[in-house]
Amino acid sequence: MKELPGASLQKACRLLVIFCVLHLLAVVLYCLAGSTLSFQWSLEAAAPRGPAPSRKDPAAPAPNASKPDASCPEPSPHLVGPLRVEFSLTVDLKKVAEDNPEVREGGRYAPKECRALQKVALIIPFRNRDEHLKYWLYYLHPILQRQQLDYGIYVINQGGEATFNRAKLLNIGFTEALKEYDYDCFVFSDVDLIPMDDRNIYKCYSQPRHLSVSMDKFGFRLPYNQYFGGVSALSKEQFQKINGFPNNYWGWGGEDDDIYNRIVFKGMRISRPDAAIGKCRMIRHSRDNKNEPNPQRFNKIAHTRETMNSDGLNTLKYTVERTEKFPLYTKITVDIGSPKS
Ligand code: UDH
Ligand code: NGS
Repeated sequence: MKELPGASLQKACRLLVIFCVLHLLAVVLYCLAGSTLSFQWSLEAAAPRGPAPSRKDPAAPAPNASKPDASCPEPSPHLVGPLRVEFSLTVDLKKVAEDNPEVREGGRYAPKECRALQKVALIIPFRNRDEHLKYWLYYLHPILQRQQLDYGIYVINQGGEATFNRAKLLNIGFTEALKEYDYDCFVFSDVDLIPMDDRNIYKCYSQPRHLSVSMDKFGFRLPYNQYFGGVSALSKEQFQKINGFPNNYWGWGGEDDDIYNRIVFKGMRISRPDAAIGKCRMIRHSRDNKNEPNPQRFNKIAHTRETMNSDGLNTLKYTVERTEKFPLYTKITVDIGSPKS
């Protein structure tokens, strides 16, 4: 029997309605899936102290997944900005290691999803500050991973009872880290300073970089224009150009001003992040034993120009007593002598 023209029109209309319903369903499902993903993302951003996104996690973004040899993007897509930093919690290093499963023994990490822009050795001058070190590792590992750096943590522990010598320990850190890996950048950080914004990238720039520019203890401002203490970053070339840091500042104060002088005398400038991004917190503490203010410091910083070529990397002497590889850092205990030797 021949179909009437009205009946075929009805059939066409039914098909169109079915198609529209299916389309609507598909759109609703797509939107629902999208909102779940963005909800997960905002949770990650609200908990910036967690570990860096892991490639083992299927929900983690995989930039450059199709070309793993590509350089990491700048800025890193994992940065979250301002961070909550406090020192009332108890840090368990075993838990920190579990939360940062991609950190390798000795405190080494490199992003898997792309090639890091820089190979950075983080050098910490140290003696008897284990509680501070726990906080530093707890906060810094996730930050450094989000910054997509190829990095290693070196704690340079002054052995013995002699007066503390921060700058000499930093010279040793530079020398020892280079024996282990071809680092191109060195970040020198006091153990008690934690950045409050992960956009303060712990890497090197075309000029020596001062990173701790906005400390809570100074009311979030520089204490003076030439201040270069706390956390700083120098490339291998910049560090060698100034003959490293001075070895002869025993006790507290002045060594950072000498380093500032060296940089300026070699025709370089200090680069800094802006005050908001450069905010950081210091863990409050009392003065350490054997790190009394150095009475010679004012006289010494008045003579950097004459002393810098004969006191530094080219005159560095020490012996390594012990190297220990912990899950989150490498600890190198050194004998650096004493002021008289
Ligand atoms: N450091 C140690 N152990 C020491 C001394 C210094 O690990 O015994 C390291 C540590 O990384 C520290 C850095 O060297 O962060 C600089 O130490 P510092 O004593 O020069 O500077 P800081 O700002 O203290 O930590 C200054 C004296 C604080 C007196 C405060 C009185 N309220
Ligand atoms: C200066 C010191 C620096 C020191 C800075 C901040 O006076 O080494 O204070 O010190 N220079 C001299 O003493 C010549 S702080 O307030 O962090 O203890 O870094």
